[in-house]
Amino acid sequence: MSTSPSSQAQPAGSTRDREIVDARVIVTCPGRNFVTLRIETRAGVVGLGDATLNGRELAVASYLTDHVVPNLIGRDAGRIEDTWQFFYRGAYWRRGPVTMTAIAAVDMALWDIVAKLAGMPLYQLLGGRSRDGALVYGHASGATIDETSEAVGRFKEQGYLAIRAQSGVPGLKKNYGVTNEKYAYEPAESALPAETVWSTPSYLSSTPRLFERLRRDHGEEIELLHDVHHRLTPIEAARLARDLEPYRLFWLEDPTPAENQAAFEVIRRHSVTPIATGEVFNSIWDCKELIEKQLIDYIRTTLVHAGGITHVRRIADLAALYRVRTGFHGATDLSPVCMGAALHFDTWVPNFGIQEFMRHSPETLAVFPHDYEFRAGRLHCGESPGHGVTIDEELAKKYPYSPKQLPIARLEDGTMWDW
Ligand code: CS2
Ligand code: MG
Repeated sequence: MSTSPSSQAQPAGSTRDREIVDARVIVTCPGRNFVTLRIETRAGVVGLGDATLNGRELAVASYLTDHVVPNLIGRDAGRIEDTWQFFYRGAYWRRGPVTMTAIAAVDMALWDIVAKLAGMPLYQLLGGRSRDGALVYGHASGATIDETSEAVGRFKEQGYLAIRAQSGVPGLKKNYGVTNEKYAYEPAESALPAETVWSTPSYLSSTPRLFERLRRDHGEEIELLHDVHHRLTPIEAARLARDLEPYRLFWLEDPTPAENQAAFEVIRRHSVTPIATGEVFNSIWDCKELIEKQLIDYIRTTLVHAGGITHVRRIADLAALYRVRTGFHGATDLSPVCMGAALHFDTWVPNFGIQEFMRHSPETLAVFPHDYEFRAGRLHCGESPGHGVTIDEELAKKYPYSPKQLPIARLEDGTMWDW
């Protein structure tokens, strides 16, 4: 007997079960600020989404509380795509990091809810496993080349197969990516931006020496990565990419600011060093030309800043057409909620490349219980329904928001530059 569509099994839970009855924003600061959106359905199913935008956390918290939450109550949590379109097209003022981070939080929470209603880990809802475990890279740094090489050695001992290396630049007091903190580098240290001084010539001459030393000390097998962090002009980036070719980097990241996507053609013209960019992007439009012209090899745009799973899945699918792979941003200013959801995405996505893994502090991890784990150079998501991350709201209350902003950089003559 044929069964009409209406009599076929309903999506997980009834429409009434899926009705959103509560949504609230949780701001907590266990060592650094995080913003989390908690959505609950009539059936008592709770979903979490990361809404953290480093240095602009309260802007997103307000966007959610004042403009998103009132529109969520009464909606069907199962209508993920329609909700995404509602908050994207309905905002009128579309795109931008604050808007897309707020939409991302809603989207992550709804995928979490629907996977829980379906009783399956999120990767299964996306299409199932494409791999066992996501290759990750850790962050090694040092004030000098000697210290950085020692740090790389420590990460190798911990079982990392891929390691990002950042070193102090001769003549500079402080520059991006170098920390002597026990845990991951946390640059948002002060309520107002700390000022740092930048020197490109010194950086351009010392960085190839860093990687020559790392290859000499640690051999050819370990994957080495480096983050330029937007600080070079296109031709300077092309020179560095060419000078690093003998050291076979896994990727050179953010070589030049990417507002002008065509600028990456200059780099491509001079070097075969693989290029990664995209952590500051918030929509497919920021990277469409870079991908279609194959000016990059890895796209770093991640769930929390680009509209969540629903939108980043579109970016990943476009990238797959051009053999561009994912390489999600995974700094400590993206919460464990984002890491959990990202690992499920990494487990499914066919054109996976690598996942950044800056370890959160123990106090952060205590606020965000999770089921992912690091084994033999890879992160493994759990099998529990949803994305596998929760929040201890009582503990979160013990860490009130603390105003922090990211540093800025100026050239030695005072010119404002890219940090
Ligand atoms: C960096 C980030 O991890 C990276 O690749 O670019 O740590 C970035 O500096 C921070 O996420 C900024 O908040
Ligand atoms: Mg980066």
